[in-house]
Amino acid sequence: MLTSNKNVLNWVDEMVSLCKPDKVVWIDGSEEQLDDLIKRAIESGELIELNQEKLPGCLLHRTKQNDVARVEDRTFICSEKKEDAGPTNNWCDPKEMYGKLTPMFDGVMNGRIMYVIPYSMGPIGSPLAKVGIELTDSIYVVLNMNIMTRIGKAAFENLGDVSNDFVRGLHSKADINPDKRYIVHFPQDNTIWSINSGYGGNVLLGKKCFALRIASYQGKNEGWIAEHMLIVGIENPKGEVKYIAAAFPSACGKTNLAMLIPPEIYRKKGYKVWTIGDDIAWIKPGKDGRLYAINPENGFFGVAPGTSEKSNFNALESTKKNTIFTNVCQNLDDNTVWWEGLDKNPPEHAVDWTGKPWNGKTDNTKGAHPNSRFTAPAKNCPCISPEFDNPEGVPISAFVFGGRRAKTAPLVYQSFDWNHGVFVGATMASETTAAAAGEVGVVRRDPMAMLPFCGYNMGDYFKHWFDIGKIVGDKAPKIFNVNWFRTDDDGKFIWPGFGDNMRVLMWILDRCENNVDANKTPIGYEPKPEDINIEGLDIDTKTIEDLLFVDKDLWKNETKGIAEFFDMFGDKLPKEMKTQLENLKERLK
Ligand code: GTP
Ligand code: SPV
Ligand code: MN
Repeated sequence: MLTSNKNVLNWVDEMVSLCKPDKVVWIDGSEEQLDDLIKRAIESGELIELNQEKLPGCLLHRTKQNDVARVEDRTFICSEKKEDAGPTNNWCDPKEMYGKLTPMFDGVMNGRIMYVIPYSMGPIGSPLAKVGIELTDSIYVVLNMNIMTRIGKAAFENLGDVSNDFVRGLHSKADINPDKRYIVHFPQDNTIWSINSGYGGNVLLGKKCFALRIASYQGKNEGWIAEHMLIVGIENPKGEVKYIAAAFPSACGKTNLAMLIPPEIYRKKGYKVWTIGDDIAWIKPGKDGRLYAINPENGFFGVAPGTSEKSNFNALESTKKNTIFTNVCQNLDDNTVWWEGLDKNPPEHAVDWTGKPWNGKTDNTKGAHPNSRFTAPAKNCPCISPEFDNPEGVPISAFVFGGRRAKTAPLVYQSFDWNHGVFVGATMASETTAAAAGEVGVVRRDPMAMLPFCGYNMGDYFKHWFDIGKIVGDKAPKIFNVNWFRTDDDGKFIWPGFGDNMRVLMWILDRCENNVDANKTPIGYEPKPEDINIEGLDIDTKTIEDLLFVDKDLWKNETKGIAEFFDMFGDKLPKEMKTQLENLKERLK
């Protein structure tokens, strides 16, 4: 036992008597303990040890084929009142849900060990950090939580002896039965129960379950926001760093933008990019009235496919040691890993993500699952920010929203003001990706990239955003929208993307400092095409004009989709949101 906090001990006792494990092991975070767990997991086959010369400390894990992504249809927000979960979440009465899950957890850890993982979301000691405890029967979860959060005894120091303010997470793999899979949040009890999955966002309870769903609810009550945002710093040649926080839906480019390598034209002038976070931001007004953000996580759970030396060098570097790979392809020639988009040289002697022999030259199936992932320590990242552990966080100059839109959304535009920016974020839409189970490539509304992650009524969430704007006033970050994914008539991406996205970020920062003019369009301020620096690219200003084109007919149609979307919120839709829609319609006339 690592604490004498009675609230913790009583709750753990209660869960132990429910799950009836053979043994309870408290995770202190020591190297010996973790090494021992790795050894056991390798022995049992839960983890595969990779080439320790080429990939020191690296491991491979394969999940069941029915368990490869988040499951939104089996994810619940069990607030006391249905209205508090809102129309975008699955809801169930908490008593009924406890009633259903309690028998499923009863004795579920018979013959297994229960691991007690104390963890901190955010730097230990940060006023923005919060404590969680995850109980799990999975070593894979323990080892991933060790990378993704700050675990062990230190996390308890933050909680102290009497506090009851910790998130209670209970997870069991049970039988990995997809029909009995439940990812359930009880926001009013600070509790998360997850059963019958062994995959990422379903089971690393500090991540989406706590740091977004529970934390968004806490933030609403405590005056801050928890967002599905990367945080990136851009340092100019004078050594000044400005921070941008950007929300894109799952698998839409957060990790890439967070770690981008500036194009040559900026590098030679002395610009640098610093990563604070790639997925989640906790943001709160600071003493000077500006918004400050921390990354509550301590590692990256990044999408593997498409990650290459060229597309995301820093992410790839981050995975070279002490990394856990999930559902990638195993190269048997040298016992390393491979995935689609890593290079043009798929291995011939390999095992695919399902565990079957695979020949990348002749098989036309995929070697890695499209949602295969790496879990890498943040400190491995060559461009990790010196402010990464700063307990106060970093001041945010701009919020950026974006998604995958083949046509409608232009490369970049700026909202007219805060309230319009909230509208822009709230009306984001994006094509679905492999990060969640279900059809891929269907356009859906995904407000602030939070549709699957908002732990309360999204109508109230919009109101909270409007309220934050009032609190921060003229110190509020400017709000922008970007789209790296516009396609030409052949379906090819027009914008080069990746590192070259820096060119757009530079315009954004120039706007924040009033250094550059803009064109007013019905949807917002757009760059004058010549103000996007295309030096060194093989596209011309005409291409930028095309990328910025606002098709009024498409947008008129868009307003219809927005109106329909807003309808479902009924009385919970803030008045201001309706005003914004009316204004947009007016400007499109
Ligand atoms: P989650 O971890 O699921 O929240 O995803 P994420 O938003 O961090 O997405 P990530 O950066 O891992 O990108 C996912 C996919 O988008 C990868 O296949 C990338 O190669 C691709 N991608 C990222 N940035 C760009 C870009 O600028 N242009 C294009 N065309 N593709 C991109
Ligand atoms: C996402 O889907 O947005 C992720 C991966 O970041 S998971 O942790 O599985 O949610
Ligand atoms: Mn994510």
